[in-house]
Amino acid sequence: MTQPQTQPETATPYDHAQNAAARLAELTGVERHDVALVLGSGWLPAVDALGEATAEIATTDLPGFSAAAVAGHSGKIRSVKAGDKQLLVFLSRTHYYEGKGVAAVVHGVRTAAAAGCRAIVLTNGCGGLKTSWTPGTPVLISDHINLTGRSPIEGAHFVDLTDLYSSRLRAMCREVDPTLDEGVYVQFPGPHYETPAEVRMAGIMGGHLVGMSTTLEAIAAREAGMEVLGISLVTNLAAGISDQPLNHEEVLEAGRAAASRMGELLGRIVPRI
Ligand code: 8IG
Repeated sequence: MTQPQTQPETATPYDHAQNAAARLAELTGVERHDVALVLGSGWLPAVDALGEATAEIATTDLPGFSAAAVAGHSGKIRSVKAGDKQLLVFLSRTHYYEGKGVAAVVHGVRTAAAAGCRAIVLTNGCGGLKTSWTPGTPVLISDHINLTGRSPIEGAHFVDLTDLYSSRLRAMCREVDPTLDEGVYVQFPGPHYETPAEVRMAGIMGGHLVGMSTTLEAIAAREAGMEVLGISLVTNLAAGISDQPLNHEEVLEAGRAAASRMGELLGRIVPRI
């Protein structure tokens, strides 16, 4: 047994991530991981297509993680062998709307970076502004608008976000599936869905997708030097785009229905990252 790590008062979020990565290596028996994936609403059923899990742990087994709060997000982390790559798959995320703070939202991303990951695939379920995106349509995130008004970075560290969502990885995805569309993801704080007026605003601002995650994680990943691929699963048309009210169960159902396509997509993309 190793002794629990104690931290001095001055421990930073990066120190906590180092501790979590060290414990992750012990529990999974994998010294370094290569690519991280975060599975959002609707993506969980795709996990088995990634490859064989060599270990599965609860996020709460690692320092700095708290229990998952949302139906459809189970608090597990899998280590998956996929060809010559070792994947670190988060089956849940901490959302900004949980009120645990921005550092808690990006702790998984920083842990993945500390575990050796050079690239991260951030997936989510979201609302779409284009009526051609029927529920179950995957869309590559080309850029984002962060309406949380927050940053995961503290202090005078001016991180360049010009190519935040790697154009190289997006091009690679379109080689795998030329039908993949792209869009600008707008993160609202949530947990309520947008009003129709807010969805119109998002469109006027240049957005095409609305959701409650991903942007803070992407910023933290870029800060850590990781290459970022973002893929949204449009599970519903955004409020006011269709005349149907939004319903979390329907969101989960759209994910289940799209699961085999998302599994195939991730299974073909990830080995090429
Ligand atoms: I799934 O329409 C899902 N998540 N903000 N709006 C926001 N988040 C979402 C939506 C949506 N659908």
